[in-house]
Amino acid sequence: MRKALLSAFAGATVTFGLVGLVGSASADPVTATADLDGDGVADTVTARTVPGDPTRQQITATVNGREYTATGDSDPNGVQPLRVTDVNRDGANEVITTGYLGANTVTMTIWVLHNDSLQAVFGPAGEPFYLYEGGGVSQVNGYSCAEGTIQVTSGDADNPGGQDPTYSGEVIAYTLDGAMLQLAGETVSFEGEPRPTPDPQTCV
Ligand SMILES: [Ca+2]
Ligand SMILES: [Ca+2]
Repeated sequence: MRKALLSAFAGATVTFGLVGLVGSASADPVTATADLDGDGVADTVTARTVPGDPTRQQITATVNGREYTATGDSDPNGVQPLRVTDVNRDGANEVITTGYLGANTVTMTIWVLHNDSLQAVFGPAGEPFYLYEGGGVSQVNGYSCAEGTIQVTSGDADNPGGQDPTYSGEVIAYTLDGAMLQLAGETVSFEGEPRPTPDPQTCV
């Protein structure tokens, strides 16, 4: 009996050790499979820390034997797992990298293969575009997808730390055209609502 218990604990320790590795720098480089050019053939995307600069990551996509490379922000504690999406439902995947893993909020960049290069998606005014997720108790950020658009939620708590917290903010819908996000329809405001729960899985 005693031996069985010890074995169980030993197994638990190993499991926790592996979980710890996933979120640490030792997961670097990270790889994902995505169909970046939408030809139905899976492509490979790899991200690794830029040597000597832990705040930057090099993203390499291999598409039909050709390599495309770009460099973006990276969490200094290590390159985080890639997310594969198709936010505009055109059959070509985008890849999302994590630029910063804050205590409450994750900051991310969307990448797309466009004009024969791997490009960071930019906003309607040509500005760098970041996706945020999380926000702790005082804010809410996230994204979901519907009808070929990505819908970005941002809001603030009306009564941070209070009971039955409510949130006010807006949901902005974008289409992705090439590497540019364009506003799609009206921005929807919400006020005094329960915490929104945008679901990134709807973008997969
Ligand atoms: Ca492909
Ligand atoms: Ca797409």
